[in-house]
Amino acid sequence: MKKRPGARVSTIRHMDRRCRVCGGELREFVDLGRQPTANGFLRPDETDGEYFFRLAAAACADCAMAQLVDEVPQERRYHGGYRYHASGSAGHRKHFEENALRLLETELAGPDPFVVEIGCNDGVMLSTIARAGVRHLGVEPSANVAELARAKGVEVLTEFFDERTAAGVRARHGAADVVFGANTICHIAHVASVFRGIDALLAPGGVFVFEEPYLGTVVERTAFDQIYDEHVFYFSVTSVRAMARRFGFELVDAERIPLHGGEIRYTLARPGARVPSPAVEELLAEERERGLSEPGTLDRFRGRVERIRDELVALLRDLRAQGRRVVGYGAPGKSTTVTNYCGIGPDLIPFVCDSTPSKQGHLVPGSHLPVRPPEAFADPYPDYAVLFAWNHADEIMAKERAFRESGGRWILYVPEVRIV
Ligand code: DWN
Ligand code: SAH
Ligand code: ZN
Repeated sequence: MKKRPGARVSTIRHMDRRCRVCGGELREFVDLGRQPTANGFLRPDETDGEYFFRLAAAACADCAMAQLVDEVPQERRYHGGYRYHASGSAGHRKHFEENALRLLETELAGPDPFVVEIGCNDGVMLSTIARAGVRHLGVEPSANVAELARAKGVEVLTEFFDERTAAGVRARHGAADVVFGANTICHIAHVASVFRGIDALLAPGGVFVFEEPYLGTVVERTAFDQIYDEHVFYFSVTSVRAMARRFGFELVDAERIPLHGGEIRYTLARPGARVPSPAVEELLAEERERGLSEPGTLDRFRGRVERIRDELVALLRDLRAQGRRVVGYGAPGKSTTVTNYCGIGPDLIPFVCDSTPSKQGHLVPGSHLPVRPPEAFADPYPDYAVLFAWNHADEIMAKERAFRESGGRWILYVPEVRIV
């Protein structure tokens, strides 16, 4: 039998690495094995010398921040060939347009407002701001997606955000009323530099708003495939409040949002500048009651992850033995984690379909499942499809209604392995 990279059962270990936020002791709670960079899609002739690292997550014993133990250098993750295009989903386009409109009506309603977005990607949010004629700047190191944003009329600086970049932006454009980030702040390992940059850039009454995957959702739904190289941190209200305080800010709002299966939008302000919303205390109490930061909770999470792996692999082997055709749907970053952790190769899933042109014709990193365009799905329909892009289930199942009508079935593995 082929050795599965994630088959080793990990135990809580006290690591040499310290917490990136407070320097506290890290306690490892899950090891997903040897993994490549999640968006490092390869051409079929590029598989030699593929990059791998150990994908393991830990929580800080002092400030509760969950984070990766080892990290992939940012230049290896974000560059001119970054594959994720945020505008690829209708649901995401709608969400970020609403976000922009809300900011325009509230924080950006004063005279000559200015907003900076860290990680604007293809301009999914800032294009609405640009259309409204409001001063803005995206800071986006991945040159290819930055170019897509510029084509939508968005101003973009092709740089990694840090204190140096922030000082330059402040000098050229003045103070920002809003610094925004979505699915980006948890990607940046140099957190102290980010906060020094925010401090330099933000107007005295300004806000730093960011929305990111929620540790509470990852644990509650056993969404272990949210763990990959890009997600350096797994925020909770408890850990974000501690981080804000440490770097001289106050957490004044926390709001649950449905994106990516369940995220939180955090609002930070300078201490005393805003009255905190009761939602902050409510969510903190909920996290305490659930024991979200406790080792036992994270240990039980690891047990469920191992069960999902075993059940998913057993199901796929069983279907193969019965001669059923199974393909994958969606090649999100998450599919890299799950296929590499479970040891799922083209022998179990011969290909996956994905609508992103730059992923098509390439291989899922590490597991090397070929990526084909969505048209390959119906040619002919398989018996089963593993929905790797499970966070887009409504959009995809509606689009692919004919698959189920033809007798096809979806396989889901979050929060548990099931056929629908
Ligand atoms: O944090 C991150 C978030 C914002 O996006 C990044 N680090 C990387 C990325 O995460 P992801 O790759 O897990 O994102 P998604 O949105 O779950 O990716 C969905 C994938 O499914 C895309 O490759 C597009 C594809 N798709 C499709 O083929 N047909 C999506 C939809 C909606 C569809 O109808
Ligand atoms: N905001 C979009 C895109 C998220 S993908 C959304 O929510 O869908 C994460 C983005 O962050 C990528 O485009 C990546 O290039 C960018 N990024 C990563 N590190 C960054 C940094 N240090 N500064 C600014 N952007 C960064
Ligand atoms: Zn810490």
